[in-house]
Amino acid sequence: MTDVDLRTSILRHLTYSLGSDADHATQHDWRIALSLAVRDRLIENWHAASRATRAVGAKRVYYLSMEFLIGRLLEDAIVNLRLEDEAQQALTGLGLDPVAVIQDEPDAALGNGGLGRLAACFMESLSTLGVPAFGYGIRYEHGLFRQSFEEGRQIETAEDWLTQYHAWEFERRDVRFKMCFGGEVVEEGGKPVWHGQEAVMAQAYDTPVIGWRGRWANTLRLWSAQPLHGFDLDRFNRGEYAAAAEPEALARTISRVLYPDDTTEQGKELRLKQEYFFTAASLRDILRRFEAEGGALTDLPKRAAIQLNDTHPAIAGPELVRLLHDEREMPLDQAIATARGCLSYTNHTLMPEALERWSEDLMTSLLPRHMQLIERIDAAHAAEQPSRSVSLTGDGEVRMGELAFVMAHKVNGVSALHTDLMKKTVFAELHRLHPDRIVNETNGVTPRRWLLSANPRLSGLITRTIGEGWVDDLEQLERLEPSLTDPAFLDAYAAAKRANKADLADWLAAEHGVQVDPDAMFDVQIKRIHEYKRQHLNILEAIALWRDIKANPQGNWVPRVKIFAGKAAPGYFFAKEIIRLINDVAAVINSDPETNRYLKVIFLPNYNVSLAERLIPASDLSEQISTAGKEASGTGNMKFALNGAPTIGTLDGANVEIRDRVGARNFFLFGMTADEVEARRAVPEHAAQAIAADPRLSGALMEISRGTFSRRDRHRYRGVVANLSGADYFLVCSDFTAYWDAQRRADAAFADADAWRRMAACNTARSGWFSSDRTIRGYMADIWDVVAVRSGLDEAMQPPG
Ligand code: GPW
Repeated sequence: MTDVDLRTSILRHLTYSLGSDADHATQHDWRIALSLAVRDRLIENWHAASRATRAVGAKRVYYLSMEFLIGRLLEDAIVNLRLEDEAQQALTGLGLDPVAVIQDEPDAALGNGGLGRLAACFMESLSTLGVPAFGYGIRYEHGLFRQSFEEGRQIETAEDWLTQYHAWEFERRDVRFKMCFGGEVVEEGGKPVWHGQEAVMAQAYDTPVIGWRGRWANTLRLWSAQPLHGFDLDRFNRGEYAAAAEPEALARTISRVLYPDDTTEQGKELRLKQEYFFTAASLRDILRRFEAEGGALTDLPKRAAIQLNDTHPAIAGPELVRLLHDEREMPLDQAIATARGCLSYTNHTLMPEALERWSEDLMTSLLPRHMQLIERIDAAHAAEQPSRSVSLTGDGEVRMGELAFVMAHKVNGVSALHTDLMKKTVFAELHRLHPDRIVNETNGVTPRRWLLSANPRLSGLITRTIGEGWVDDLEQLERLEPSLTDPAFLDAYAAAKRANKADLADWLAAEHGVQVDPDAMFDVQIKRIHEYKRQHLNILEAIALWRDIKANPQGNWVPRVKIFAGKAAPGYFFAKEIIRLINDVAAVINSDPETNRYLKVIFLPNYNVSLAERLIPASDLSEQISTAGKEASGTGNMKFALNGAPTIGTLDGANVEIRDRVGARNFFLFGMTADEVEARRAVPEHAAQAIAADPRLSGALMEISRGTFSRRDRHRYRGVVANLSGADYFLVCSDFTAYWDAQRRADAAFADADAWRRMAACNTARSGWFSSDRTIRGYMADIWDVVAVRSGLDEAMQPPG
């Protein structure tokens, strides 16, 4: 199928794979036909990669993650296979609109936010670098919910990407494992044996992940839960029609839906089942592969690096010990050491409400053997420490962070600041016991999706200026440095940004009925809604600015469009109040004729990867305003910097490293440091003090209190105001004045168009370090001890000439 041109292949698939006729084909049919035609071009490379891995006996990386926020796959594959021109010609030749066909694909939202998107960027970088790897996760039937607004309030509806034909996956009927839950542990022949009570089948589905230029492809293997025995014919014949289908429904709940909580722990039984289900199936698969290739079990760490993406797969520790010790008779100490040699753990937050703890009762009833092994692991670890100060259990709970730490040979944080705080706070005691275990691997993003593909105007300019090498060697962006003083380059740079903004303005008008001026500053905050991320700080500033403009409408105001997008966890009441407040404020401000030349506020519904790809290239200012010490890293911050949107931000997460690289003059810093935050919280009445000291802040809060934005329900935001003027745990009030001042510095900078475009271009030129290729190289050297493999396709895939 790869010997024909793309157009022929599309038509063949339309006819023979879909059974559709070009005269009647829908956009969906064409999109599937194109996907299959593109897919054909990567299968051989995919197979070549796994053959090459087996041929040299290479060590593989296994990335275990509850979330893979991969977004759309077709455009990624087209770009990485360098098929843009051919696809464009084929589609226009067939009378189709290429953009519409590509945008017909639903977003695969198998994740909540940063953690899931990081996993997706890592998979792409692993393939680009030619590192043999599998991603392991859950094939959720329903990804993250769809968000809409009703009178400003968030409404959630089920997402159903899998109701459409999924062109990118292959069901592996030969790769299925039986997974057990519950039951009991009994002594048999002097050995403990676990007899599960409930069982489901884990069925593998594979999606190829193609790297840059198609030189290498790895596999994302997602598990779907299926009943062991499908349909109960006896019950059906007895007339119990619904009951006959029960086993099926029960088993399938495990992979039915993604938990929509981001950085908050719920402790739900189904969640623990999901975690064990995919982790245990993945380990079974890893051991099967290892055993098929041959070798002593104690050599497993030489062939398998298993990365735990947060504690969600932390049950891998006891499960791998169980597989080695109970099922393969390795002595316990050796089993623990062997498991530790394979496992490593990434921590993504220090917030106490996000650290997983499972009740010992639940653990005992669902995974009785694992509970015993956790106690054995705990005892073995306690024997190593004279002080016995760390325990894996306590208060009737199993501490998954501690378990993951103890079972890992390396533990990493995701930015320099976060890693430093890990050593000083949550893992202080474990760090003292194991001083070499914690390492830092600052996050990164894939430049293929987040610059090359999302921002063709800017990436075209970069390639014309420094050649194409930057695409898989992002630090080459430094070579733009001499151009930062070249007026012709800066003109072209500004023109690309202006055109992106004009496109966004057109889309906002067409899809959301809002008019914005493309010459205004596009000030963008897009991420999950959370108090620590402080969207309410941003909207308070908007209210204060609106009041200032109204007080002086003839002033020299810099026009701004404030754009928000993001979902709130359905059970997170305060976050939903913030959404509603922003929508209420937007309605008042946008319809105020006195101010709406200068200020607009827009909350876009249903934030997802595709919307991020649309917004980031068109942004001027990147809002990264979390309370210092709370955002482990952030990755959106990197995407904005790369696309030429300077940051207004706190010294938090990777913001610190972004500022170090782009230069303090090209970053609008404000607010307390992590240390100052701790000190400030101890000041009695800190919020009341801050409010009394700043009339803009008190004015904005007064406006909310008196119902300016909720006229028919004046007390709607009583709770929000009480929180902000009372405990204000995230110190919104204490950082307000500094934030206001930083915003005015941003205004002044933006008003000087020449200075601004230089600042924007500096952000692009100096963000090359934030490639996920660099991050993956760090994991390879510091944690995994793996090397890249060549597939032999390197030359074959070079473009002619
Ligand atoms: F709580 N992150 C996330 F640490 O998106 F598990 N979801 C989560 O559940 C957690 C963390 C968890 C994010 C961090 O908030 C963000 O700062 C970081 O950039 C991202 O993970 C990737 O490391």
